[in-house]
Amino acid sequence: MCPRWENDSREVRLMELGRAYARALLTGDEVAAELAMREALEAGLSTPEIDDEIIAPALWLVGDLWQRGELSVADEHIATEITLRVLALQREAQRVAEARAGQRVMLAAPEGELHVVALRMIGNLLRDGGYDVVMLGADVPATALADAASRHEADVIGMSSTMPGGEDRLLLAIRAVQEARPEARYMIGGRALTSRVRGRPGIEVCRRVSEAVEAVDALVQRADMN
Ligand code: B12
Repeated sequence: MCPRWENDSREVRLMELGRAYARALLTGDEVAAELAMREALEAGLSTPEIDDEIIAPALWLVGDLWQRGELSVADEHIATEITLRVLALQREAQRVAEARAGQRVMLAAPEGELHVVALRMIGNLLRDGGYDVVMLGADVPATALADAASRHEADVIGMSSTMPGGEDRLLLAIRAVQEARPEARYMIGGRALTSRVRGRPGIEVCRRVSEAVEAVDALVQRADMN
């Protein structure tokens, strides 16, 4: 995309979010204010941009209206309280993103497995969520995965298995990684998996790609508690 268009659309986004946030403050709508903040974070806006170009102008507007007698003291207090809660939300979102950035997730399909669309989706979701992702892709032999997990210091290994017989190869891959990198945890999924793999410690079994970020969060938090 042309860089100027990128800048223009960023400006437009900032303006829209600024308006949405101001509207939320003026109507005392905390949920709408939080939504605007979440959208700003998801749009990748930086903290200074959010503070200077969304939150501050909305509060200036509140102040002007209050001075002109168009808003009551109570309205001004509500707007400030909402903003203080939104700032706490912003801080928490940053804390989560920073914690995730320090964790490396390695994604691979075991030897013989060529179906990797789900893994690609997971890679995107985890990156968007702030994780450091290393994608090995399809058909990765167990020894190569173990070696890569150790060299790249993977915290979590994500694997997908679709073809019949794939479950055994996936379990062999886990065993190989366990020897090379005992601290690694596992997130696995795919239609080849049966109930045999459920309930094993350090392994999250998922049915959908949308479960991936939560599954990795859980594995990482459990590892931190050990
Ligand atoms: C695209 C495709 C291919 C492509 C794959 C390209 C690629 N780069 O991925 C190619 C052409 C290579 C291919 C090859 C083959 N394929 Co194919 N393929 C498909 C197809 C059409 C789509 C698969 C897909 O991407 N689905 C979309 C993803 C998102 O869904 P999913 O993988 O099911 O994942 C979901 C969950 O399982 C879960 N999930 C999966 N993994 C993980 C992992 C984690 C960590 C998490 C959190 C979640 C998760 O999340 C998703 C839902 O949210 C399916 C049809 C189907 N019904 O699935 C056949 C299918 C899987 N293939 C099939 C077959 C038979 C083959 C071949 C043997 C064909 C041949 N004769 O060569 C080869 C085998 C290759 C091999 N050794 O792996 C059969 C398998 C039947 C079976 N179980 O025995 C299917 C079902 C088609 C059919 N109806 O016959 N295939």
